[in-house]
Amino acid sequence: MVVLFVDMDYFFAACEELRRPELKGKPFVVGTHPEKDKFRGVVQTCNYEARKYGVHSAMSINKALELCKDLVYVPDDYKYYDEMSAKVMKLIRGYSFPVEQDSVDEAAVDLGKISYENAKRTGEEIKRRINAETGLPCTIGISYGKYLAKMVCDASKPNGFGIVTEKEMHAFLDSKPVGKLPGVGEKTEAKLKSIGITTVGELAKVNPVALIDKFGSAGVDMQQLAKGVDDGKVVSTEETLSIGRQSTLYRETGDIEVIGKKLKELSDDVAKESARKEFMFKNVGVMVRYSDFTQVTKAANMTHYSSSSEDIYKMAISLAKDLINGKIVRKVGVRVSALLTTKGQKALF
Ligand code: TTP
Ligand code: MG
Ligand code: MG
Repeated sequence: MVVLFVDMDYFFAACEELRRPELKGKPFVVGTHPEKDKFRGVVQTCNYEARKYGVHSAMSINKALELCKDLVYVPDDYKYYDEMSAKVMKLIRGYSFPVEQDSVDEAAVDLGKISYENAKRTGEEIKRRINAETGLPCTIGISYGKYLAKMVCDASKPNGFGIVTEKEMHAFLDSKPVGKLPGVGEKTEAKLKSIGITTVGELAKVNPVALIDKFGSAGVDMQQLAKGVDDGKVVSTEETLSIGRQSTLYRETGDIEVIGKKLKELSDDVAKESARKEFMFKNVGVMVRYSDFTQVTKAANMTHYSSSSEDIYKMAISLAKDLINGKIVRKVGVRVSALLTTKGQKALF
């Protein structure tokens, strides 16, 4: 299997640069809109000029200004970024490989059993087309598994293209800090450090018993990846016989209020889409993707067929509460199935 991973470069900031070319070359951040957000002034992202000063995502705007006094502040506009994201995803899906959208600006594509040479050709074309047709820069990583392809992509940023094959993987991985492994956040990184592990190579070699003690079975998975064993499947995020919407949270969170808001939006969208397609539905499902990329779904039947957004939301929030249960979430989805057409004998397709 060959997997191609795309991640847009400095995505929100690149979108802003596209419509405001005067920003080019100046250090700037895209920040939370102060009127909209009580947690005022957080950096969502910044261009690479600002990164040179040490500015990064999730930093307070004040801190960013301390680091770079000429920093320009641009308020966010999610609606616009979602539109640009949809353009990119549509282009990628146009190749009819299975596509898993992992966040607003990234996707994994299962190229199947093809040679690295052909994968390179396809990847270069996708990169060129994203750039030409959306005006946005991106980076592509190619490898033999989803997580490794993501790592190759990260390591090739910005405006890059990287391929790491089975043979090259150890050289690629061994000296990397463990924090570069997908799913290894600051907490895990600190825990690993406490048992003397800072690099991926060290993680690959340590006695697994020590990892199981600290992390349970997740420790085994982490070590497998460190050894270059990646069985992460690309789970195609297209659905049939159901109507669904998924959306990435702009910040990972465990806050049910924030997640609930997103579920409300998604429920509204799903209700609109089923009205447009003239369906009623009886089954409501939710999908939750945790910060470590694992994904769970839960669905339940209502007592009646419905077409109401409120019904979807009520069911979705109750299902989501069970799944979230204090965990940190990256992405959520809402889906209705058990569809009943409200228009004669219309077929489902
Ligand atoms: P990333 O892909 O993590 O970052 P990026 O695209 O800005 O930069 P690069 O990939 O070149 O390193 O995130 C995608 C978008 O998600 C980002 O442009 C803004 C948003 N985001 C937040 O709002 N808060 C955050 O803490 C992060 C990391 C991203
Ligand atoms: Mg990005
Ligand atoms: Mg990203």
